[in-house]
Amino acid sequence: MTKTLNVAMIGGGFMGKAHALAYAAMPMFFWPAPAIPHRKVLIDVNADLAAEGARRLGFDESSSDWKAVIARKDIDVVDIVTPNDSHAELAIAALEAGKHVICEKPLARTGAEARTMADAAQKSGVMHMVAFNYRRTPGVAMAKKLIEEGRIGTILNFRGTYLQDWSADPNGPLSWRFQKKIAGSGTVGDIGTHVVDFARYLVGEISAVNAMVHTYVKERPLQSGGLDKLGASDKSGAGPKAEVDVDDEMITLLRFQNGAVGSIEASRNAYGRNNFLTFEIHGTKGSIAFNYERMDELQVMFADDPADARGFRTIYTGPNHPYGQGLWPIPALGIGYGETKIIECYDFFKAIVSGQLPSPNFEDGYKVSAIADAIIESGSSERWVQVAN
Ligand code: NAI
Ligand code: SOE
Repeated sequence: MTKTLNVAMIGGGFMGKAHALAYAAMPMFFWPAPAIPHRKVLIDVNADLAAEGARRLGFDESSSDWKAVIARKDIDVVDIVTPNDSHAELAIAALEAGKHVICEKPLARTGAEARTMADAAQKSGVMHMVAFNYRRTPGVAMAKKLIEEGRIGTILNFRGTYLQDWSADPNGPLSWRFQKKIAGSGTVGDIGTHVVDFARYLVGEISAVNAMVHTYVKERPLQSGGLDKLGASDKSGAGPKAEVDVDDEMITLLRFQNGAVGSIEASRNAYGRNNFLTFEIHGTKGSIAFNYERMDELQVMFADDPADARGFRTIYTGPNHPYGQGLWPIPALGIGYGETKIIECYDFFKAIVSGQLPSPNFEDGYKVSAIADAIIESGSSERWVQVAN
């Protein structure tokens, strides 16, 4: 009989909705499910939001006291979907209480903070995961499979981007994402780390970076009450403003331990680009390209394609591709952001039941944060910086 595991989720905002959807839907997609997630307690510092969120997102109970909930024996899994400044305190407490922990990205504001979490995770003996869900898009997992099968040969070059424009208007409000004490950094930590995760997953460890890191929009109107609006509310520019002390533009060169080279570009000022999360990888026997804005598609080109058929062609992911057995029965019916979270939930619960540590785990989260630190340091020193081990 499939067992049920009780989840306490901390944070009832944007990611709270995405993770709650995944708990409800995972067994509908992947059956037999490794275990059935039960939405037990929704915790938020804002007690009203927690109560409303529990009803809306299908949790039995709500609370504003995370310490009391983490101490409960009937909680198996703690899910951290709060802004970055609380990840370390919450995760370490949950790990010390023996709970399996999934934590949103970036794991922490800095490499040093992430290190404390990875150390606690190592000591705990429980399962831990950092929620870089984009690598669970079937097209991205298919790219990994092609690379592992040697289909594009030795990788020479990785080119990744993450460009957005929800934040391009300087009158968009001062979300917590623009404040260093909460977010840690801007484009580097918030969106650049997704591309760093792709680079490590698909190519290998990054040994050094050489970056430009810049802030164009230096102040924004203060946000008025309620949920973080991610720049989507009043853009009149009225009212008091406060400083933006994180970057909104980053470009870095990469050197990989295996000899490959690469680059990452991340911007919050890229009008016309919404969730333009892409990579192109060139190998000695072919190339692969992916664009999240067309997430059902993977572009491939193999050097031994017939001479009169050279060029990229499109694979539409479906039942014959990674995770396809749990998704929709016909290619190109269309998946979305929700499915990446459902797949992430499936892999995390599979890890809990099997006892096999999933990837990306807290050690991966630490490595990504160390690379983010190196990018920021290189941006300010204008030199190549070696990534800390
Ligand atoms: P949000 O601002 O929409 O929601 C955060 C919620 O956490 C709020 O309801 C707030 O009241 C609550 N909260 C804050 N501090 C708390 C504490 N100490 N204890 C309990 N509740 C607390 O934030 P959002 O967008 O959901 O982001 C949360 C995390 O998810 C961040 O780390 C962010 O980087 C990550 N994220 C990841 C995405 C992905 O694609 N994997 C997408 C969006 C966010
Ligand atoms: C805002 O840039 C944001 O919500 C990021 O925080 C997420 O990580 C990204 O996946 C979507 O955009």
